[in-house]
Amino acid sequence: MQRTEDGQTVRLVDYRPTDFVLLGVAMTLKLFEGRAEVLARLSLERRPGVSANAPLHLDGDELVLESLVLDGAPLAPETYEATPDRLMVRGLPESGRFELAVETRIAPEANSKLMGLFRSNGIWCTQCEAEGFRRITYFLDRPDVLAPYRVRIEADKAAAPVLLGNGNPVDSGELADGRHYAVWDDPFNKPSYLFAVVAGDLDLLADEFVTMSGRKVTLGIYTEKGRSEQAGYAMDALKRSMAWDERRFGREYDLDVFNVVAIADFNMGAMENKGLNVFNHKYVLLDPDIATDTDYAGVETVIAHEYFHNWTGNRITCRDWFQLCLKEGLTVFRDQEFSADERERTVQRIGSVRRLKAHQFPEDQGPLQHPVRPAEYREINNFYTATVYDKGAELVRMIATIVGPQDFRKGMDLYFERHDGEAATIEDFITCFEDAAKTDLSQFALWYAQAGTPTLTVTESWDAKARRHEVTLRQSLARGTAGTGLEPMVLPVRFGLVGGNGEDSVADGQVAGSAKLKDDLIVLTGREATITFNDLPDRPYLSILRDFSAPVTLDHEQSEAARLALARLDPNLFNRWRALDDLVAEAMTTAAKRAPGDTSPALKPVVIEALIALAGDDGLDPAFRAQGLALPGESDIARQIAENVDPDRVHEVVDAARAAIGTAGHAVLERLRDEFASSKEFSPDAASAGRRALSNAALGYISAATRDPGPAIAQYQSATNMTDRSAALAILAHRFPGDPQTERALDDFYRRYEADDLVLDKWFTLQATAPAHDTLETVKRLAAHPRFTMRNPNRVRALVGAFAAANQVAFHRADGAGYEWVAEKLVALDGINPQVSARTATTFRAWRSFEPGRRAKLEQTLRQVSETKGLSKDLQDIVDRSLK
Ligand code: 0A1
Ligand code: ZN
Repeated sequence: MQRTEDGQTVRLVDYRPTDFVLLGVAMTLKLFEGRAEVLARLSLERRPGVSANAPLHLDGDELVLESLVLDGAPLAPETYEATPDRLMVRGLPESGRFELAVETRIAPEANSKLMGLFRSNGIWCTQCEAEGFRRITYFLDRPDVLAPYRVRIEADKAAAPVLLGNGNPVDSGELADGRHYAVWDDPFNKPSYLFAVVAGDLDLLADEFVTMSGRKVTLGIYTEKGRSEQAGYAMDALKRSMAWDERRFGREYDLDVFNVVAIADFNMGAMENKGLNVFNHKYVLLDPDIATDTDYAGVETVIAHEYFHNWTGNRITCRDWFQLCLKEGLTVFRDQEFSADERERTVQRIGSVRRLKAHQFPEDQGPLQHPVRPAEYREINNFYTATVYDKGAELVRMIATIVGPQDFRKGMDLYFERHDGEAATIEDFITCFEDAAKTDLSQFALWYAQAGTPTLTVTESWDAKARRHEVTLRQSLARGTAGTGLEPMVLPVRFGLVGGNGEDSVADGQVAGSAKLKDDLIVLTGREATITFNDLPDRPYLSILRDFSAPVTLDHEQSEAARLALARLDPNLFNRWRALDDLVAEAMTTAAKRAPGDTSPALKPVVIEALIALAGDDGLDPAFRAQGLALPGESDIARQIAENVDPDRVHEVVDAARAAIGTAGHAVLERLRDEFASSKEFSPDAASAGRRALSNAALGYISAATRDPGPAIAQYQSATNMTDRSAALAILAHRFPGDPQTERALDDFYRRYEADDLVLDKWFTLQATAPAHDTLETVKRLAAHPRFTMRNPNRVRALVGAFAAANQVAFHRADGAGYEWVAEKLVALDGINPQVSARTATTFRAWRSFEPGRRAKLEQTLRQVSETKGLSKDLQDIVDRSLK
């Protein structure tokens, strides 16, 4: 067992294999109204070398044992001990295979945690990652226990005409009393977290895919009744994902069927169960009237992500949960690459970096900090984090950068070849790239163990006489709450020396210090290195950390003139964007630090001109130009201020900057708004979405500058798709809160879409995120709305989650009333769904960075929550670590 004495903390160093080997699982699930009966027949064998009297320990969670049979004979009560969360069996055969038949009874209707077997709008559905299978039957519920499964599902035929399981369907038929059954066989060894069963009255969108070796795969997307037409784009994304994985990684699908089920109640985005992915229906159902371009992109990403898990996660899984990033970081990297190939690479990269900075950086710089591969946990559910996923993906990206594309592919091939069918570790993964590229990556492995965002400090010195440019790179890492090491890491730094003509100078550099230089890549391995470039025609503009080649905080003192030049000239588009983004973010950070009442503008006219010039440059992709117009968020600015943050002040600065840009850029923005406004025909492709994004960004600035809701009202009324309609409504709700026209538009939106839960979520969120102090009163009112429920995670996230995470002004109200309200909701929610309450609670983690008044109130609220009796392990863990 991996649990330590106190039963609390699980540690990586304590890993050891199970005493018993699982050889196969045969299950029968009988579903009834109000209960389910589960019979699991486990074929087991004592592992060679294990003591003959070692008992078998199985995990459980809220289970009721009905019967226990060993090789056909009921076990005497004195040979086992059963509690709701544990089953221990003594006296098992010393050698050879035996069968343990375990019968349990569970209550899916009462399962509001949405882990194990639960019901969502009448549909029976399972979620087993990470430790949900133990809520269905007693089991060796850990990822290194792999076996083939054969599962029989029985249910009332009218209630559940569709019965789905993992693998291939092998049998089905009628039973007495209007019941029926189906048998599913999954020949691939899998861990229990990939188990799934679905039963219900579902609609089907069917299709097929022919794999590269010519095998036909039947594809199905199952939805609630009447919604399968909204699954067309998801199906298209699925087929593109399957084709891409063949092209890019040589990975073919392996079963005869691939099914996706979309349900309304789900804790996360989706789940990669073998052959039977289960999705939050937010990531499946779309049509132009209900979904925005962002929703389309989200569906494409999540469909791809879950599909790619079939190889990175399922065929090769994780030895233990500490290795979670082995499947998640790698699969995020793969889905990012897919989107880059399918859409526009730079725009996608900007999106990923924004996300990393918005979610992972604050996590890595606060009390919830942990390494990409944590060394210990109390509750694994709390480690499905931006660090494991997004920083994990950055680590894979850095390996690819360091070894180069050919050796990266070779390393991936080796990984699939060596570890197919296994539960692997990060060491296994890294070794494949060491072998493929014949290189030593042991220092690189520190990235998995050392928490925190390293700072990369860059200084330059130009010698005009010698026409020589020196670039010095230094890295440093501060000790954070995780208390991990501070050794220098391997930093791949892409760069260019940009000339006044907008071309990179080709210059050989000499390296002094611990770094390697090859072409446009510096790999810094020590704390410091200096590269000297000789014989340059002129002083170059240094374009450093291109494409954000390492997840670091960049500290590069560069003149405003140089940055403005790079924003115009850099052949690396990502860095063109970043040059401006950095200028804007730094200016806003500086302004927000100034004394309250100091209203001098944050952005200089030259910076605004550069922004507008980029947005107005018809030679560039509209999606890229829209990214250029997207200002850093208020929480990004708050993170950069780092201490004594006053969210009201931050909001003022961002608001004023928006208006200033709108005023100065009026002519260009008006042109963009008209020129790129939607045509009647809606197409969800990336180019069309980019045009809509540009037009809507322009409308936002125009509205901010003119303080006239008219244009947004007009767009709201005439919109032919949800992207334009919700963009207009967001402008109204956020810039003109309380205006009667805004109120009318919000009411209209509600009436138009009240039947659709996904659009209703948008209605809740738009109101919850209005940056005004009295939004708190609005969210209190909305929490009492008949359509609000704590039982649907999407709805909770739409109201409580959005308010706490995306409303700096109202959540952080100086009187602390926002904190109190969220805390009260957290505790109530915790009794229903601990995973969702724990995640929502992470919005308190930055408490130390606020000005003293708010800091004290945040801390006090956290302490109150922490001291509440009977909290779930999930929520207790988050609040305790936040207070660390
Ligand atoms: N493996 C899934 C994420 C996931 C994790 C836990 C869950 O339990 C509620 C559900 C899904 C993924 O990466 O998509
Ligand atoms: Zn995943």
